[in-house]
Amino acid sequence: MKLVLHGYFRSGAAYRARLALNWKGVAYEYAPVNLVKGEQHSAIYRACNPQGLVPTLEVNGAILTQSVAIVEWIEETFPDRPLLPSTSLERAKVRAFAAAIGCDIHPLQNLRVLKEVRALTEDNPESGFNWARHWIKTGFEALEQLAESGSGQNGFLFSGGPTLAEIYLLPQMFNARRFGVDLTPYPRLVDADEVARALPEFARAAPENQPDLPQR
Ligand SMILES: N[C@@H](CCC(=O)N[C@@H](CS)C(=O)NCC(=O)O)C(=O)O
Repeated sequence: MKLVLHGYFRSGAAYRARLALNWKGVAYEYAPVNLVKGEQHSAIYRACNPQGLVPTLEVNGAILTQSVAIVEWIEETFPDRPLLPSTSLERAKVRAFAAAIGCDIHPLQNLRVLKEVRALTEDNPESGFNWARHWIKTGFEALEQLAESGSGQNGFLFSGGPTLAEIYLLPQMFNARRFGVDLTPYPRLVDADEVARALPEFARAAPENQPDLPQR
């Protein structure tokens, strides 16, 4: 099977796809799309992803978009090392945690949303960061409670190993640090992030380990 992942080193949604692929031990080619240079808007990229967003996963030439669909496809196609728990109740909890990030935090701090916020506030460079920090903090207060009530073991949130909860958490923690959010009020999230990032499969998926990380 030939897989090509179109992503960007610090895209949270692309990071989710890399984490899932690496955890399953699935080989893929990486095709960087530079979001800062606007490559997501090119006609050639939009032909495969009409929304002009990363990630896109090519599967033997077929096109998958939306990280939730990509990650679920990976889970269904490569069922070993499951990223969802065995009971439907636990699966629902994991999916709720992931959705709290994927639906309610991450979309509000997307590049195109932050550009619009800055434009509406007469290009005040701080407005985008303040907006992003506000929504991350609001979301993290609830996530910390969900994480505290999780029945995970070995430092993981809902299981004895990583699940979709960690697949969504790590990129969101990366973004929180990037936007300068004080993480002290969220010790359970900080611990879970640290435990999961130490996994070699997950470390290889980190933004700082991607070939399109800008060289300074
Ligand atoms: N719901 C989409 C969100 C994808 C998304 O927001 N991607 C961002 C990077 S994390 C992007 O491509 N932004 C480009 C832009 O805002 O112009 C998914 O989960 O795949």
